[in-house]
Amino acid sequence: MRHTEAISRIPMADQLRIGIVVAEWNGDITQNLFQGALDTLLALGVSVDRIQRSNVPGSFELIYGCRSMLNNHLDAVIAIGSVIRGETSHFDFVCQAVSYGIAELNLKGETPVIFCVLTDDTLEQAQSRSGGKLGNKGSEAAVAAVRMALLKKENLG
Ligand code: DLZ
Repeated sequence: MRHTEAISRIPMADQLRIGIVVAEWNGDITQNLFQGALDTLLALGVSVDRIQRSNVPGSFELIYGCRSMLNNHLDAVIAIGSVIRGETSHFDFVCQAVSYGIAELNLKGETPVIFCVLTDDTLEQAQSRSGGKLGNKGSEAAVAAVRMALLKKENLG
């Protein structure tokens, strides 16, 4: 399913438990990504009472936030963050750490962790991808989470 296609209910989606970890840095952007993810999960048929949210201070903390949420018997977790390039190299360190960290959770654990971390040069680019003219990456992450959660159930039970 591509994000441009209409979103309709997926059989078995109502049985899935999905976690969403949201970084508070650039909070307007991450809240819009969260809303996009939530709306799409509900449209796909995930029950609202099976969706858990937790907040972490910044994108760097998404790794720990997702890892600790994996103890909650979830079928997939979505990591939501927004890193915007500043005048120092902090951007590169945070982006590298969070992408490696989330990749490692996927390599080592049984629960898929979906990477919904925007890495933009400007606030305008982040706005475009979080409900603006380029869509909402949170919605795309929700579709990926449901698909991966169903794959996990198919292969691991
Ligand atoms: C420190 C920092 C900076 C400069 N920029 C961002 C950002 O654009 N997006 C983001 O999610 N977090 C940022 N942070 C915070 C770090 O992710 C982290 O929370 C702190 O370094 C504390 O570990």
